[in-house]
Amino acid sequence: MRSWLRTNTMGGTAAVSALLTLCGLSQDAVAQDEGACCIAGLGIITCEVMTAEDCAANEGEFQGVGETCPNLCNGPGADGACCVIFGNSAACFLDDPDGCAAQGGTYGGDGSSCDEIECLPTPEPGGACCLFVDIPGSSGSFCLDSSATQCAFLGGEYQGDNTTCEETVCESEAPQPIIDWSDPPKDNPFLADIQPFRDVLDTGNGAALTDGIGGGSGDMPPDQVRYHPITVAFTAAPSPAPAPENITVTCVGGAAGMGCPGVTSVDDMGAAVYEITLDHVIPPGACMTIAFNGSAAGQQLQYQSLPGDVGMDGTVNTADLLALVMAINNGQAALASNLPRYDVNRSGGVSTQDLLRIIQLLNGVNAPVGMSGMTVATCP
Ligand SMILES: [Ca+2]
Ligand SMILES: [Ca+2]
Repeated sequence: MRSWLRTNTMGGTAAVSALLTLCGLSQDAVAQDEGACCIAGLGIITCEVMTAEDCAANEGEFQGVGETCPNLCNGPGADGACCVIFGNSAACFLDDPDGCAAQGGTYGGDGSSCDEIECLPTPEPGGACCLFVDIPGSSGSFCLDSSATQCAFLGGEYQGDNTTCEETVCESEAPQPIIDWSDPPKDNPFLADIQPFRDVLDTGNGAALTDGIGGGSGDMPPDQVRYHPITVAFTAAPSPAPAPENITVTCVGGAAGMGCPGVTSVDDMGAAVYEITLDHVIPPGACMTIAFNGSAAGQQLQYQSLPGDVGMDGTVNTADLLALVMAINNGQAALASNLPRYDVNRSGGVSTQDLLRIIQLLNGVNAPVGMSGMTVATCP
């Protein structure tokens, strides 16, 4: 049988062969109203027997009723046989010289057919090829016997000539998860790229965590500024999964004697999203760093706490009173997006009550420590 397109494979992979098997050719008997149809696409011209109407619908060039396929598509764009060799696979198809060259093929000459030219693969030694496939839910490595060329084409790691999958264990090359997003956010929305998110709102009377980052109590209306628990989303589930024993919390700076929070619980919300509850507040003035086992190196959340620092300059003083007055006067304080900055008493709105709360914080009233003049530690 004269084949219009032929592939030759010597130990090639199914995947690569599939890439080079460019079409399924119909060599069936030509029905009364059918004939060869040349269809251009994907850089080559394929030929199929069909009716003139179907050919037009496929934007092909009908060759006439009763015409069969092989070598009929030799018009512009298909002047001769083109042989493309790819490692242990070879494919022959009809193309013009430029088209053939563009695909790295060898042109057989005008009017040549695939039966006339020799189009055989270059024998290449084979070996094991480790491939990593990242499919949600079933990512992993697998092994494929292939040539070095084919392995490189598939993005795999060739294990060497004459290695076999039987004796090869492909190491998992899963990219380590990184933090996708978090709430509170990693970066300070009010001072982007300068410092981590800083909680400048009231965290209550002592170390008990009713409000503030990582708190677990649920008695505050949802429209009020609260950060409990911390929500963190990774690009993939870390392994080991985030759990109290797989999370490290460290603090620098902060009010003496309050200690760094610990992780009380981690809820797996699915889709690599986790909710982290802490056991007490970040000490005022501290920077807290949360690091995760099983994530890429350096992945961490950092949060600062400095109740009353609505001016976000790193120190609590009367300038913050003025900053809040200004924000109330110019309307900034009325914006919902600015509540995390100005709603000092976490009431859900900004009013003179928040000014009073700053004054109380400065004086240490109903606060774990007097905040006047307190500065926040720089995160490591
Ligand atoms: Ca300040
Ligand atoms: Ca308020």
